[in-house]
Amino acid sequence: KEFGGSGYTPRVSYHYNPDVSRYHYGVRHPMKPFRLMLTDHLVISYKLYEQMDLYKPRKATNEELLEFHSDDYIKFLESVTPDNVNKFASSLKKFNIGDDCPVFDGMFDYCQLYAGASLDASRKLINGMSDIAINWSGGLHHAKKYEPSGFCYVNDIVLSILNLLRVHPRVLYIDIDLHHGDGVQEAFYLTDRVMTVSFHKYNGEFFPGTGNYDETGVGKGKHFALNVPLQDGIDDESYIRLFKSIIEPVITTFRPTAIIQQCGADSLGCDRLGTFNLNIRAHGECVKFVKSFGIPMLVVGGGGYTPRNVSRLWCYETSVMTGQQLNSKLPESLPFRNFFQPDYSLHPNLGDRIDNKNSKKYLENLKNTLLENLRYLRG
Ligand code: ZLS
Ligand code: CA
Ligand code: ZN
Repeated sequence: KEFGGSGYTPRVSYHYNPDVSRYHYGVRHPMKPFRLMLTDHLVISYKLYEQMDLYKPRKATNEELLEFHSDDYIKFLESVTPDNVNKFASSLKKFNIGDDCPVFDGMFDYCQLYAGASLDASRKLINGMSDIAINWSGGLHHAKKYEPSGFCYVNDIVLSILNLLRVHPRVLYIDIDLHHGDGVQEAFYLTDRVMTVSFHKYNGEFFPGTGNYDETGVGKGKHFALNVPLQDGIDDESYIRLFKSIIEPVITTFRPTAIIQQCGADSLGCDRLGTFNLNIRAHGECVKFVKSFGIPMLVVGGGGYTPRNVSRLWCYETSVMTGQQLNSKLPESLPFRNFFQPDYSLHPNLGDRIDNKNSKKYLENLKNTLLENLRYLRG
């Protein structure tokens, strides 16, 4: 079942329920589910469906959400609406509802839709109907057992990993969102069956505040969490080099039987909330590299706050998975094509807005410190 090497093409599945793109967090809120509709239009206009199995997943059930989340939190999410939110005054604080995670119309349906899609993707990997399963509406890595956090209400990643663990002995989680994947790390901090690796901006203050290199796991889970704290302005070349030099030994020493990669697009240059300098090709090179190991893979979205770039990235990454070459010029038939002016290109230049504050020396030291950790995994 090797697809990393020569010849063999992996079977790719795309899990998307168009209803998920219709929800609004609020007028000024940076998280825009609408970007998923733009992504889907690009995927269709480039005819990527010719090389994938398309699924319209059902919503996750309460029972499925309870595999990770607490009973009273799911009951709360299910019951609260913008109209009755006043009656929940005492619960709002307890459940961390506020500006980042507002109560909006259809919030629980939205949660069931994006979690349902990740679970559907994990099922196709488990039953062997797919080698690479994609859900761009998932990747909401901050959600906790008892509360929402950072635009995330239920943790579709934790739920899919728990599902994969029913048949897979070891699952690797790789997170290239700009933010630390704290919810996933926390859920598996005590186990050696899930290794979590997150690359992110870190200065002790930037949201969610965790993810320094010395957070490595506890108990049986010691050395099975890896954090790559980065400074503003990291560029294509240094990011790719660091990514490969860490992920290659992680895969060969941990030997995962399934991998889930979170592809948050806020690590691109020119992101509304971001401070990195990555171009679409470089971000895509990281998923291409993981694909090359030929291990069953679940690919999810995450952050990304400049919708025109988010959708270009995720369309490009879909093509990386199917192995199709795309013309840089966006198809004439593309709906909402004016969103992509003035360049109308799949590869706008996003790479030179912010000073690179990651010195060669800093990255070299960081890499050596992290590789040191991996020595404990052998044996
Ligand atoms: O990883 O930094 C924070 C927390 C605050 C500052 C913002 N205020 C509203 C709340 C308190 C300390 N929150 C971050 C969350 C970032 C989540 C990233 C998710 C992911 O990409 C995965 C999907 C944050 N950064 C920026 C904002 N919040 C933010 C910016 C603008 C607004 C509008 C709507 C709401 C209030 C005004 C908001 C939040
Ligand atoms: Ca990350
Ligand atoms: Zn993010």
